[in-house]
Amino acid sequence: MSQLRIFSYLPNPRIWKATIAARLCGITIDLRGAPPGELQDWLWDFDAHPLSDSERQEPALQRTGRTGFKSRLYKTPAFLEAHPFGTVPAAFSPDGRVGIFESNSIMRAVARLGVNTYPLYGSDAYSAARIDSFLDVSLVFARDSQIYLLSLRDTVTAEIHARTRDAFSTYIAGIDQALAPARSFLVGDDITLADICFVAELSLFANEKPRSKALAAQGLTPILHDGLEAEYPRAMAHYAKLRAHPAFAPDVGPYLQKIASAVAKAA
Ligand SMILES: N[C@@H](CCC(=O)N[C@@H](CS)C(=O)NCC(=O)O)C(=O)O
Repeated sequence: MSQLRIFSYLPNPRIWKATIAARLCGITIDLRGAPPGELQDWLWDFDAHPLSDSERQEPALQRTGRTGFKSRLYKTPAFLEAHPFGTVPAAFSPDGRVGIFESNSIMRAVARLGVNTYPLYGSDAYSAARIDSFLDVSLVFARDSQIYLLSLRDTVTAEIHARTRDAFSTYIAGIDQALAPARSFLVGDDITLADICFVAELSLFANEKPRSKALAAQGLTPILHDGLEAEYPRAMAHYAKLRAHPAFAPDVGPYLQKIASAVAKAA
């Protein structure tokens, strides 16, 4: 039986935080959703599903999308009670009574559910708090990254680009430093939520790659460039190692492959 339900657009690297953690600690997730362009035709609810004709006509369900969705969205009052910020990924306890939002917190829920199988969230208060430290800095980077990636769909500005470039270099330099001189993982001696979050955020940021023409049109250059391996060797090697790990590869592999195809097409 599923121990957590998650509703989102799919695929979504933010969800991998939960799915990768779930593979490692043996938790079953009930994943619901559809490609991003189709979620405007879904009812956002614990029992999320494609809209019926009557639901589509119901004014009480209609909301205006705020982040990443320009169209009208359909969210039930129960969804908004469980998810006051109205965002996806949206997780629920199996009975639908508890809503869990923010992908880092959804990932933490998986780790807590699977604590007896794999200590993804550290082994004591100190290591757990150190993992939280990495999750917090990741979220700071993720905020700028989200604004930037959304702006690449229409009008990226030099200001947004500069802010994101700075946010990226702060983030990746910290990850690189944390792995010095030759650490295998960000916290402790094995994979933790800190490593999973890093891979998910960097993979999401890879969506910059097919947008080089949009950047060039504004006289801007990609933040993800060929010199990163030399500049941040430990962080980039850590990413390369983890993305090939059996718990990560089923999510990361096809996603990066799709991005590589889009890059080839754009060229
Ligand atoms: N920091 C959040 C980001 C969630 C988020 O911003 N989701 C957007 C889609 S990318 C959303 O659900 N928007 C709903 C709306 O615009 O109403 C996380 O990691 O879960």
